[in-house]
Amino acid sequence: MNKLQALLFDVDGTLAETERDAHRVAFNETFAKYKLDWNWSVELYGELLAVTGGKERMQFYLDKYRPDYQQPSDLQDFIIELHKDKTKCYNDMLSNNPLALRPGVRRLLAESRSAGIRLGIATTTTPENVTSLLEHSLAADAASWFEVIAAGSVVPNKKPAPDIYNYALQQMDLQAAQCIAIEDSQNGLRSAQAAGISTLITVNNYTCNEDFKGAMLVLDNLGEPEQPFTVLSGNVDGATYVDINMLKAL
Ligand code: XBP
Ligand code: MG
Repeated sequence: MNKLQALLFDVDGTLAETERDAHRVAFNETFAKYKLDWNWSVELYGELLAVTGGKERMQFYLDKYRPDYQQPSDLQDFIIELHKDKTKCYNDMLSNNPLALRPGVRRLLAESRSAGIRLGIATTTTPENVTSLLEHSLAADAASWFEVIAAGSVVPNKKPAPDIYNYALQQMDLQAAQCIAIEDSQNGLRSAQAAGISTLITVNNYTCNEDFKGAMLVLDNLGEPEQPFTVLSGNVDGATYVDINMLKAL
């Protein structure tokens, strides 16, 4: 790698465990509000996560699991309407009950800022979901810590396509070799890899059995001085938590 200049963070599953107890719940509350008999269990949601993007995920659910559903002629518009509601519900949840950040996230972001390592976000989720998570779970001004918040439909193709990472690199005027991506899923890894960016994975319950071939390192989380990470693959040279020196040495 050239000299490390920037970290590009995924959001869902990487900064916080947003999927199971926040996105999934917001989808279900929206379905109930519209009196739809759609209910996404914790297990089913794990299968639906194969498809990134909430609107795309609803379409996938109907195609694969609900061939019985009498689709309205304006199904695309209906999905857009549902998704707007789901986004509102999700944002209300994040402001009323802020989610905890995953271990090491706050520390690594703070250290990056003081070490002059630039920060960006590359995610599939809707932009306001990111700013609300940052504001309520990290700090009131945390959105301004990131030079770019590349999110959602700003690019034509969502992860695993490389578009969102390429967009972030372009906005920050960086080369792939100057960055490390931090991701939690195979779709995220494929996206970052296809943009040529070395990737560190912190797995979670939904992604721990995915194939992370090609990742520079796979950990259970970023770790803390008092709470060491577990290495699932890769070499950390004795480190017990991720910090900038360790990332520079990778
Ligand atoms: C995140 C997603 C998103 C969220 C839901 O993937 O796939 O779709 O699950 O957000 P990644 P929206 O972490 O790889 O970016 O409903 O706003 O799409
Ligand atoms: Mg993710």
